[in-house]
Amino acid sequence: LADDGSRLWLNYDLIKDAKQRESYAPFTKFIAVASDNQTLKIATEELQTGLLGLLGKKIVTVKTATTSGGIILNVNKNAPSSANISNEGYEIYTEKGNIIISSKSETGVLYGAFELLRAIQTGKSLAKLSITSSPKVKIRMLNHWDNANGTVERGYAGSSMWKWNELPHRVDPRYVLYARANASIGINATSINNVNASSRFLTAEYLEKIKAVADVLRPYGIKVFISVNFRSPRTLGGLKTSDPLDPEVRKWWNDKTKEIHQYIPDFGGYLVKANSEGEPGPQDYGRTHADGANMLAEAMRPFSGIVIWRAFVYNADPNGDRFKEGYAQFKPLDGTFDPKVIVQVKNGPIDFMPREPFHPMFGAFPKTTLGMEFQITQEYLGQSTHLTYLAPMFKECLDTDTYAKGQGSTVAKVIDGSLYNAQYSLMAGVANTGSDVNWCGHPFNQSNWYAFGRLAWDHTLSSEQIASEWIRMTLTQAKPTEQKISDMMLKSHPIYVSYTYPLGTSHMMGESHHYGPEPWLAKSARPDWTSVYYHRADSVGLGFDRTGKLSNALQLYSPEVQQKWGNPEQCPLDYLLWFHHVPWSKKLSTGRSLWDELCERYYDGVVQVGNLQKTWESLKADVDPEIFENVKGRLKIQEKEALWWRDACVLYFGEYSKMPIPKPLTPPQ
Ligand code: GCW
Repeated sequence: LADDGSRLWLNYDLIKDAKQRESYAPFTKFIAVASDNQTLKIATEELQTGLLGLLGKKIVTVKTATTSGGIILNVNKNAPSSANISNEGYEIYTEKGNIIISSKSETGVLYGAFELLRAIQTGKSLAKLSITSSPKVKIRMLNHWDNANGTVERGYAGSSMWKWNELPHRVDPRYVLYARANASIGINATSINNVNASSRFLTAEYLEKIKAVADVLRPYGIKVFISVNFRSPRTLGGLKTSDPLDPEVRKWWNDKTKEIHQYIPDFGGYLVKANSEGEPGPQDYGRTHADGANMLAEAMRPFSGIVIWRAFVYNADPNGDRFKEGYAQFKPLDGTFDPKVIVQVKNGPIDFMPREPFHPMFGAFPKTTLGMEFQITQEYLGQSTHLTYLAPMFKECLDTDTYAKGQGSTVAKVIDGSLYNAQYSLMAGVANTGSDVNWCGHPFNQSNWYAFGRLAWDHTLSSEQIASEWIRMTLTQAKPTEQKISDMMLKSHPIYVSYTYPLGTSHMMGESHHYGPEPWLAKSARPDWTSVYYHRADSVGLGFDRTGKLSNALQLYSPEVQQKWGNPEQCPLDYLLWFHHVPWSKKLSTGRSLWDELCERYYDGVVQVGNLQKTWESLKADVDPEIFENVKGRLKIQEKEALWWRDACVLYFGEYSKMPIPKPLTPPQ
């Protein structure tokens, strides 16, 4: 049967090699589980389903193990706390011929069950298993930008997966697969609606629907959050104001929060986009982001939930630098946020660009808990037609050193809470899920959901390992094929950057839909929604000068970072035009002029897409025919559009450089 991708990385196809299947037999005679807890039941059933698929074998369950050769699920709530195993963590080891999956919590056992299945799915031996694993980040969360009307903002995989018109009476079985997929990679939180939020989600009508979703997700360890509209006290409550310091407004939020808990007792909390891109917020009443966030935190005080407040704010100032604005608005508030507030910061200071330096807020807020916001959905990264594996991009940001507390103060250490000893820690990813049969549109986009979850659990995993796991679980266990696919994935982000935004250019996508090139965009509703605002091409050169000569955004970083990026002679080429306005004829470290290097990268990007196509073509006999054809068609689109990007940008920038396209450019390989 052809694989339509609907089962994601949990497809549990029969392992082809009979010998390998046999090697698992001595450990899969039974599953022992003492309690009938729902989460443990789910873990047991997952193991049974997985092993039936992978090994073709029905596994019985028993209450207690009396012989060896089985899998024992063990919750030990009283296990002594140890430094390296948290409540959600687990251990997997062999003892007296049994495999023990042990945790302090049921959810930890479920995570361990998925880890055991992953070991089999990726072809590992079970003979001497010894795994100890704990999540590095506490809240590992998907942010859905899904609207009440079924559309998804920046969604490229069909309409919303949440069927608001059916809930709560019909609960789509896909919610269960969604929960399983998330639990399998350790995601434990989800905000179910768009941050450009409709107040409707706080009405009793919708709370009943959200409750139905929360009830499905709960036994998988997933908490539900709601994105809220700051004006709700007015729109829903009929109050005259939504001023966060107004007692009636505060009372309204206190009551609303209590009401939500009647539906969802373990409610995760609120996610808020305020005073950003036209959304309402505390500044409408002369108050600060902290005033707004703290009001909601106060409403949350009797409960376990938290408030996540986004830092994605910027003004329409033609002479300003958007790069600095989040920092500027939030820096004076460091230390004034309630401990229940996490400020969620996008990985870069502009907006999920194909390649962006880390946000200067990371490392600069010792007294505020900062969370990471990545975008899994590929708004600026080819949506669902370009193959772009994002783990290397996520890692590039996480592994960068902020030098905030000396060398080794990576972004990862800021957001996992270890640098400043934060009580909470958060990594959020804007989801790429939709109603498409395969959930994510491009079959390879599934790997970005997978990679996000794995990195939120453990940011020290390598992009290579994550790719290898995903390929083995999803496409093939055959080593040579896996290697070729992995090679395609690992090269894909640099290739995409090469034919769209080389050398640190930014934001020149087609207006509002953000698909395809529009570097010439000079007029828009706002000056900072044009392309010319970002690339600054003129007769002298290209790039946004963020040194002391112009915006001085570089000053927001530690001196060591400033040193790394502040000198155009030493700045890595991938970031060059983020920080410098470089003359067209300036010789770069590659020996080429800026203009020649720019052309080289655009041309080479196109050649590389051709290479991706050739590699994929060579795998025709080795991957599922439906997935093969699906990816092949999308690569064809990618090829066409890489040419479109190249020609649009080279011809447009050539108007300024007045220099000819250099020859010879990278020859086709
Ligand atoms: O990237 C921009 C998107 C908007 C989005 C906004 C945000 C939800 O173009 O669609 O709105 O970011 O992150 O708030």
